[in-house]
Amino acid sequence: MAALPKKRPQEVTLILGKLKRHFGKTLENASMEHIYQACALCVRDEIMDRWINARNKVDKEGKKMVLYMSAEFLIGRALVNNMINLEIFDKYKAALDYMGVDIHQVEQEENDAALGNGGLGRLAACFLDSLSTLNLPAMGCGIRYEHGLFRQRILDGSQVEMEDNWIETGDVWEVENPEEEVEIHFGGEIHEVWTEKGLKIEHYNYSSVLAVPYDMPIVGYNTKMPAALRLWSARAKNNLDMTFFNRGDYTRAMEERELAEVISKVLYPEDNHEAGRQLRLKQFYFFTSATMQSMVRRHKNLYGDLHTLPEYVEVQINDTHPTLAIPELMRILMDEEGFGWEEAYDVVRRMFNYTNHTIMSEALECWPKDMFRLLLPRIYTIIDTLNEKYCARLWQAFPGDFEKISSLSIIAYNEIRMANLCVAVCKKVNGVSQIHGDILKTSLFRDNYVMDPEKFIAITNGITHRRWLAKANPPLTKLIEKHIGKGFLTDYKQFDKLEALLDNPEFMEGFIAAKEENKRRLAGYVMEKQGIEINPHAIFDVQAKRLHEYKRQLLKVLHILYLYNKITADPASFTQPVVFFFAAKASPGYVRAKNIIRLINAVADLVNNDPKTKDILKVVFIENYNVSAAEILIPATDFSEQLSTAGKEASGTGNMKFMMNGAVTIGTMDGANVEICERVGRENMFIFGATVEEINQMQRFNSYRPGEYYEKDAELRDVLNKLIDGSLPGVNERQFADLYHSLIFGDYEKADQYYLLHDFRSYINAFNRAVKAYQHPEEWYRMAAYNTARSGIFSSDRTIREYNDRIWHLEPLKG
Ligand code: 26V
Repeated sequence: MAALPKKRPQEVTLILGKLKRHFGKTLENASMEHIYQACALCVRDEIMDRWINARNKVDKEGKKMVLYMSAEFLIGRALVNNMINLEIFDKYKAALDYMGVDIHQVEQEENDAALGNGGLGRLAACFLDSLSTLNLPAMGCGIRYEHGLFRQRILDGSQVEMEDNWIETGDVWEVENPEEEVEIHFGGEIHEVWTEKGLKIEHYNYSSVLAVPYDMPIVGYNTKMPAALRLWSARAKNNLDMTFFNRGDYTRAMEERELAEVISKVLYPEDNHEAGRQLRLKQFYFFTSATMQSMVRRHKNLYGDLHTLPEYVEVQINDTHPTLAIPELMRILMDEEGFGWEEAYDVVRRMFNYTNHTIMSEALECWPKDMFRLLLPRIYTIIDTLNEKYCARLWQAFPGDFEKISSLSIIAYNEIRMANLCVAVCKKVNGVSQIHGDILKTSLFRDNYVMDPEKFIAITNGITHRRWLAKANPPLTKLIEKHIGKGFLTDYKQFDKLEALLDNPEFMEGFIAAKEENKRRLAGYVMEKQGIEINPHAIFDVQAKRLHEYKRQLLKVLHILYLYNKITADPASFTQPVVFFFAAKASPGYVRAKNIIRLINAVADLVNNDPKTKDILKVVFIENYNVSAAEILIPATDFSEQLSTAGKEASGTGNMKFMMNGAVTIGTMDGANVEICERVGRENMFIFGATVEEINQMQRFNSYRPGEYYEKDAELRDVLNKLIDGSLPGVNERQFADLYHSLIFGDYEKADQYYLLHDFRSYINAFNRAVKAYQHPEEWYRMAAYNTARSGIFSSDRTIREYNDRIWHLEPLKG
């Protein structure tokens, strides 16, 4: 029987209207991109009224707000996420169905807004979603990079970087606000002038760049208070220098413009590594100065008196990148608003808070003093004074201890240390997991902690379960909604209700069916994008994160080679089909990381083509890992690989996403893995490897000898030798010699800094336990579902509540 003609949904009229008015198209001649744009414009209309009302209300009621300052916001796609949060997804899906258009194809037209590298930037994006869902007045402040993180292609097994152009499809979500532009000054000289009002600082011969804000609404679930993401774009003051133009020197005439606009051109693709480059310093001053100027302007307009700023604004500094906001606000208050030093400092010290995201020394920001002084002469003198006064305080606390004072000071050895500046001035300093908070107190900021124990807190990271469950995993979400309703979407505590369902056969069947559907979806994705066929009944083992030695993708590779050796020697020794997925971008300048990608692909070639292993082991490198790829990969995962060397991963947030989607963790006692373990117990995850204490011990006594493992463990030796004995197809024998040497002998640094050989056996053991558990489906899925049931606490709603209760004290906006 033919289907009855359905009633035409109202949204069809809206979409067709946009197609006609904005693009002069009808459905027949519109491209998929036009349809995406039309849908986005419709959704945008639904947001705007709420957004304007909310902002007016915040201003009228004099509500306190938080500025979440971050050099990175890894937003991903907005269309479907916004539809879900506005609770209009079903309506638009029905409308598009009616028009014969697949909403998922429309969705794919949108480029990811990848204005971030990894965890730090994605955390900022999750936080904005939660702030908005909790109706807390908030603005994210950052840089409108024209090009976000590079797109990755794998050519002949190696990473190749390609330009990212997110703005082509992302600009529907932004509103440009040229009337709020501000001017930023670089370089020049400063002079002290005595006037009848006292000492005045004057700044001459600087060069100017304009900062233009683009605001993007961030819509939380069923929110009354969409948050704003304000991204600053650099523009030259003069489009053309007419003096040069008139002389016929057209290149020179455009030069100033190019130099100015390069500031917001591209995101630095570095993660957990700091290179101290001048353009990066420019980027950071650019957006922090712009943010502080616009904050001051708004406050003066609304409240008049700048002394009351701390009553109305909290500033959260996401890692040290936005630190210059501190001396910049001092500058504005003193040089432009006539405050004295103490008066200005009293405002500043009550407003700023700092989140530390890493203890890796190579990631701690330090700027060369001379470069800094040339680029930002006035900011330099302010930091110099801050340092002087801080050192006086340090002297009180540690009289005569020069070594300690110089290690804590803001300026030393011709460098300006941003973390020390933050710790000196900020009200609260937080770590991002319990163990990371402890490490800050006992090692990185040990002496500061002694001086001011109240300042240091730990707030465990979280993820927005709207994007990472409701958006990424429709079958599991539907199942959960069917059994416990929709309340969990705004109340993470309701995840607990799932525990009772582990004994409900209908729920458990649905849980398994959802996992299988997600695995088929991923298999389809891998086939479509990379032409690789995978067995959806195999175990899906996934390690997805930035490529970094401390995250130990290499340990996983050694394990795969170990299995390869085992199976080729004795096919009966391992018969469980497993697909090993890797997804990782390497910083373009990080040679060893790129070589590990090359190695993964060489091992894939070996294992996937050997008739003895190809039906058991499959290695897949997912190209161009980004938010959208993660949304497909994570829900399909059985084993979540979280292998960082203990003490190195501040928190990890991927680990939480996997857990929530019913994957079981194989991991070290590091970062938030420790808290995942507290939630599910050791019997519901697979813990392995040295603990932080054991690693500290080995370091203290310099007792780690990786060479001994190589000598004593023949199987390990066979694995390592595979790197250099010509077994790996498609590469020169010398290709991986550096990796091999770094593990056994070390070169300029110590051998095996990340303790791979130490943890190798312990890892194999954990993996084998996981495989064994997987082979008892009933128990396995119970374990997997238990992980989901216990994951509510890792919602970023919980995290934001904690920030609010312990740091910001904002009041939610009411209806
Ligand atoms: C960031 C950047 C970004 C711009 C280019 C240069 C550069 C250099 C260093 C850094 C620091 C990155 C710190 C970081 O990403 N930490 C991660 O933060 C996550 C969120 O708290 C956490 O889950 C991860 O464990 C931690 O590695």
